[in-house]
Amino acid sequence: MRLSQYYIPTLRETPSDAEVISHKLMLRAGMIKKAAAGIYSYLPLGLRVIKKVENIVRKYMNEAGAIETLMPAVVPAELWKESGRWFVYGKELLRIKDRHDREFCFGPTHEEVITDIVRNDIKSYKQLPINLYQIQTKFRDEIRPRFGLMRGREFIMKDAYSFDVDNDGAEISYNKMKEAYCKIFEACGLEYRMVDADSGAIGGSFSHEFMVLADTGEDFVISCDNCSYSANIEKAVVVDIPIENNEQFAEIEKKYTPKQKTVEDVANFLNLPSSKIVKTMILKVDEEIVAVMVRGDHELNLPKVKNFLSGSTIEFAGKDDIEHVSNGPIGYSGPIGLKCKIYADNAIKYLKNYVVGGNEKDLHLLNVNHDRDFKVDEFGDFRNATPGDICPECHKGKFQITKGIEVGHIFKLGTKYSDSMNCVFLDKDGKPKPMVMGCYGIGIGRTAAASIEQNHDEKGIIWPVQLAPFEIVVVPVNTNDDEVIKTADNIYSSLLNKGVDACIDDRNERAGVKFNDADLIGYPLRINVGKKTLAEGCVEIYIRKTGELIKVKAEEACDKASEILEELKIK
Ligand code: 9G3
Repeated sequence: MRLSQYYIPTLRETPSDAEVISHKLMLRAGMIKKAAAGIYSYLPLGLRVIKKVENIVRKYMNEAGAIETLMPAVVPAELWKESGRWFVYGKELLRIKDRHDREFCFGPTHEEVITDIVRNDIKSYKQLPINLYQIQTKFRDEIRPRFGLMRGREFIMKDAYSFDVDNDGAEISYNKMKEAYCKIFEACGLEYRMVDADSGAIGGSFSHEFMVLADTGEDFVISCDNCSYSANIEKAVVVDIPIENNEQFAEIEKKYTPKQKTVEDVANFLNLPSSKIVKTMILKVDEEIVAVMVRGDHELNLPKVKNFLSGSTIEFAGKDDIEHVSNGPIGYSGPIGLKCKIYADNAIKYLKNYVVGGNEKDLHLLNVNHDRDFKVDEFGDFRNATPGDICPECHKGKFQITKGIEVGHIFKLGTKYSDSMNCVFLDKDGKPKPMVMGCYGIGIGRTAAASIEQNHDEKGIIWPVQLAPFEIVVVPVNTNDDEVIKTADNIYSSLLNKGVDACIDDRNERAGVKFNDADLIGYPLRINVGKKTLAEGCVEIYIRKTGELIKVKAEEACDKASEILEELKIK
């Protein structure tokens, strides 16, 4: 590509509404342009990166035996009504009507459409297993779209769906995707972790997330410092470790605590550590009201409570339910006298003489003890993991916490959609059976954005070779020198002949402008062809990642540069 003929509208100023670095740099490097909140155009340079991600994804999906298809973006409401999800999702599902007043939605994901395809065409166990995927634009009407391509409303997703005759088959399909995903993120040059995730469903389902490690990530990744255990914060198992406690039981005491709202307030007011305060949260699991107690210095984990109680929905109880079970106001709930089941986090087993809410405004109770003062129905793991917790796998290492960006998510789905939409096949005995499904997603734009979050400096992007819009930019430094122009052109042509994805910055601009743009855009290599070095028959190869500047003979530049590219790919 000759940049004089190309379109890269770089910006000098950082756009004020961009909060994260990838968003800022993509806008500044002329890769994307905002059309509306959470809706972006991919400008030529941005599109090149997107295509590189897509092609890596395609390569390994095809290699794993998945077959590419393309489903409609506009989906008839009937299919979503059949699965029941038309009524589950609120405004996040963008609903539209055609000229005949027929209802549609802009597809936010395609379980329904694929299930409809497969149930019509696949009748026999002989046609299974099958895994179909697409790379497609989706729409989810998020309340707060932010962070550019990281959390847009319109976004490109690779979504795949596998169909098997039974659970064992589904597990094989799942594992194939797991391996393909590892290869994909490896090939993208990303530092990532595969973590155990909550599948959100009950019974034999499981799920993994693929997280790109970056300080700016919004997700927390828990990993063991001794073995390979890795899980997201929702899922990370906290081991129940007994803590010796020789305290004598003390007399229960009422304490007036006016205006002390948070755990921290109460702890300071009573001059106690927050681990001595126990929070009692009133929750609604499906239709049942329950209380869950966790230590003041711990965080409640809703998915763990939901799974423990085999519930399908969980939320904090409303004011009326709280008043009903506690006879007291919201914010002062405690276990004594509660008219509902009480569950407590394991850590509370080893606690004595702690502080709880008094079920009365401005009242707390001191020196409370379970068994003596109230009954815990069941103990369990109901809190988020914290750094330093003992690893559930090797029982030696300790948890550490890092930040990550979710770029992929795989699920073993089971028969949720095949049951509701009657997607059945005839088994060997001619009996109809529901297909066992899996679904597998990768955020294409988010993967590109996550790469920037992981690879940048104050000057701009530092693309891994595999995702770079161009692998090399050749810069003729003095545009009025024939020898410079000729040599730059020669190097550019030989790079193209060698199959290197190169461009030449032949714009009539000062060298400083070209260098700044090149640093901002983040080409892995830049070849400077200048009058001064050319006098000795030499050009310079600049490595964006390390800042190294290597002087080579002009005729060796092409070979040397492609050698360096190969090395960069491996690191
Ligand atoms: C909706 C809306 C938002 C949604 C969904 C449905 C998330 C929804 C989960 C998934 C799961 C998998 C296929 C590829 C792998 C992930 N947000 N999800 O189902 F209607 Cl508005 O999308 N889908």
